Amino acid sequence: MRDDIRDWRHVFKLDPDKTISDEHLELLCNSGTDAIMVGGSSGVTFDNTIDLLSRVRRYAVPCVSEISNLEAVVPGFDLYFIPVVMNSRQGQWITGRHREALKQFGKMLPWESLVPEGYVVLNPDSTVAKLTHADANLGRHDVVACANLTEKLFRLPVCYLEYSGTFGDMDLVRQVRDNLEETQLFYGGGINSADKARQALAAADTIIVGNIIYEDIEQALSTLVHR
Ligand code: 1GP
Repeated sequence: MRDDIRDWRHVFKLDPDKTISDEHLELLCNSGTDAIMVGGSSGVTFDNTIDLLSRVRRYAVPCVSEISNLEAVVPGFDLYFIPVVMNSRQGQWITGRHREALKQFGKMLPWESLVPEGYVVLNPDSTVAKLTHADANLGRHDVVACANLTEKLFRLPVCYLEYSGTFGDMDLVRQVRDNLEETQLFYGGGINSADKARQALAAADTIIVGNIIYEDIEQALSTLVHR
């Protein structure tokens, strides 16, 4: 399964702290998206995560977890994405919480199912930027340097440019991707139409669609432009 992510172009990200109807969930899971990612910045618990996982499991689509807190580690996902926030000012978001997880879960961890992501948080007003104390007002050279940290120094398989809540600078996203050799570039933030999905797909390897799912399901489904 870890190798499959190379082929992913489109992912829907579901927030366990938000409500989604069975009907909308079915539309998303049968949409042709490459995966459903479950995760969020606040209010994510064991109970609401396992509830969403079991609902998504009615469908054939891969279902992966993006872990943001230790209480929400639930067994049974296909993969576990582990954010390492490259532009956090606090060590807990880079290695601190990760060390705690290794201490708590130790030998139980399914190493082959873990996918570390070098997160670069770029919308200073987003919940994730505030939560992780990210230095989100970065210039172009700093963003490229964060991507280089991810690929060249830490050798992580995924770099995630996270503009959560706002549509980012696609020229910069493209520049980052062109600079990467092995590491796969995820882009997320403000994709709420087919046009923006096209722009983001032209700039990144994989696009992540979040908020619009809860605002306008038809618009969310319209982001599947790559097929
Ligand atoms: C959030 O990158 C994802 O983690 C998607 O962003 O919610 O703005 O679509 P949006």
